[in-house]
Amino acid sequence: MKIEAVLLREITMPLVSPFQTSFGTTTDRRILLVEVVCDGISGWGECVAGEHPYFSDETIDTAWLMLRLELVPRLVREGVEFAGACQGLFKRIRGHRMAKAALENAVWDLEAQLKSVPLAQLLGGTRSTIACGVSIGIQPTMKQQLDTIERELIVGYQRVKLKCRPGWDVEVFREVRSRWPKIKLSCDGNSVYRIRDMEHLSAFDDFKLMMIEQPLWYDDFYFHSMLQKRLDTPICLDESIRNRRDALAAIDMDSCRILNIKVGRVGGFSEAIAIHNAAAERGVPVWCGGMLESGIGRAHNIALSSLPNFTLPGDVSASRRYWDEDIIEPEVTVSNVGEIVVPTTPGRGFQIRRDRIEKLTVRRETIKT
Ligand code: OSB
Ligand code: MG
Repeated sequence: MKIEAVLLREITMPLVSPFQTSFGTTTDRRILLVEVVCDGISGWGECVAGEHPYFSDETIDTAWLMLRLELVPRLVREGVEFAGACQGLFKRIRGHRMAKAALENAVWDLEAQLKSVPLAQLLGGTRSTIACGVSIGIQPTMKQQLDTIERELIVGYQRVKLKCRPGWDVEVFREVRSRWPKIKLSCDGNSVYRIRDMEHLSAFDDFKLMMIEQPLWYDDFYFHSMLQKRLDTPICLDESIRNRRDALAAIDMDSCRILNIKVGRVGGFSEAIAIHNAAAERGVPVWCGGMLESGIGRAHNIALSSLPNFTLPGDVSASRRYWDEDIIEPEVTVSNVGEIVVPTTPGRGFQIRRDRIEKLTVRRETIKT
């Protein structure tokens, strides 16, 4: 594949409602889109880095710089035979996984179109539908929290994940469980707890959660392993898992019993597939996480979720939960049994709405060969 040009764009999209986690509230998303052009065909990628380095150390601005100064020049200079070769090309550059993923995934998106195969199939996907859960942000009041959950259950989502923090955890789980004793329920601390909270966290066992996601430090395995010894509830790691080696270490140390795979967090589809395979070989289930993506990232998450070991409902949900109007056509929809159909048409299976992207663009840059 001879990449002729790479276009970087920043678009701004307001969320339908603010999303609050233990690390902050997001009202508008600033999203970096990457377009790679070859033989008149465009592959698209989305960078999931946030505006601030609160979830990971990358931001949209560091990703933009890394793409412009290091990653894109390397790709247009060297070229790649296939998308899976991007990882080798980017190896010298340490970190910056979300920037790498945006570019690598655009090349996968391009390759699927050039070969006229569905992206899901190119990645090794086998499922025709994927199971969907929702991630629900911290709400201003208990009533709003319960109303939001009720609304999503009526829509049909298979699992509810609640963002939590000290003062907004067991009290919420108690209310939710008394109203819905049987639903698949989980929580996500986004690294807000400390090892001194061990007693408090072991009380979470009373609520039969499917898992507790990333309770402790964003870069930790050791203390999660100590904590897992004291919990019946499985720990699921998100922030801590950067690559396949991290996944192996975490599984081996019993730091977690479930993995959240986010393609941006791990540096692209190649590494995501490697983690998926390593977990499958060790009998550890995985699910696909979300980063409040636009339709492009969402389409990519759907393709990834079609791999066989994505056995638990993911955080990949309908476009309308996030956006009044998405940048793809059709928008992502979820059935009344909480499933998304994996496209079987060539490429990502959702058309790009260029007119809409154009209107939302606040910054652009083109890098040519
Ligand atoms: O920890 O999974 C997370 C959103 C932004 C940053 C981190 C996380 C999340 C979510 C939302 O939970 C998942 C989604 O619906 O996109
Ligand atoms: Mg998480």
